[in-house]
Amino acid sequence: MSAQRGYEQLFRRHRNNPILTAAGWPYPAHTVFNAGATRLHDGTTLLLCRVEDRRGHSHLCAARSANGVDGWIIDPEPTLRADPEHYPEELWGIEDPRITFVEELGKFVIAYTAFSRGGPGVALALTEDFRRFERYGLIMQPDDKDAALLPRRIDGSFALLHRPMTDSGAHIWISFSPDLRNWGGHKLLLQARKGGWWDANKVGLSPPLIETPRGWLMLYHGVRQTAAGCLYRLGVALFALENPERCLARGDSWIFGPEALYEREGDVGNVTFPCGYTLDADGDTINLYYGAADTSVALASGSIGTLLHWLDEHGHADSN
Ligand code: BMA
Repeated sequence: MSAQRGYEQLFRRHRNNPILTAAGWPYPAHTVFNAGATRLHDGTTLLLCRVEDRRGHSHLCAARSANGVDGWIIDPEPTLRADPEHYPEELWGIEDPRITFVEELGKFVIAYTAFSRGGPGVALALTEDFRRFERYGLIMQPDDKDAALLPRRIDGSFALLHRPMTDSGAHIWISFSPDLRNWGGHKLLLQARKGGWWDANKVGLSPPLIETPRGWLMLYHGVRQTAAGCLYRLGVALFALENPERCLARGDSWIFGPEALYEREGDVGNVTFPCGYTLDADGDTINLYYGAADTSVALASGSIGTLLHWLDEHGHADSN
């Protein structure tokens, strides 16, 4: 489907979309979506996909590709399974991983949603190779999700973005920790708007923040409730590098949303839900991996420079 009339197209869909589906899975799977993404040290793109089975429970499975588009080598069995025996908060599965490589630790930190009777909460697992994992368990109690770690400490502390549900709505918060286990210093970062906005009532971080010389670039999802169900679209904002609590700019309009058939139709139609990206060697091209309609994994590419330019033109400081 072509770009909508008159609007700048900030992300371009890959012609192979959707790039990963349950049909190509090496073991029985109902749907494959909402994948975390990273580049391994040898340049391989790794997607940690959310795979849902016919119980309705999810686990995570790694798919590796040299070019990030095709030739995927998928683990022959689940890579990271829920472990309710040791982590009862994973009883109904684990979902929506976001991956951050932390130089200081020499490890990838995966923030994911652990789902159980208590609701969804945020859990962490660390790995060097996506084969062996060190689980930290639940670090944010329910109801909380959409979390990702920053790649380095801010003022001596690790920083995590996440989305707790509060009486005032679903907003994005930032919390700090000396050791990834004890968290505090919670601050409201980006608020859902109210009323007739596309991102009214509910926002959440999409992929991990993207570090640019001008600040942390945030792609977040906004949820619009309609008579026909929810619409999950993407917005953009920028935060100060050494003080990520400070919003430098936020766009009023959404920049990417369901248009193609595979985004419009599926288990949950009208959902575009990125959990990861990789950057090309040019330092500008963003390869955004997103779940389409809670059914498949799709890819769209954009440019950091173009997004910053768009924010210069359309963004304004957001004081919450
Ligand atoms: C959100 C998350 C995502 C899902 C989306 C649309 O709340 O649970 O996993 O893709 O809803 O169903």
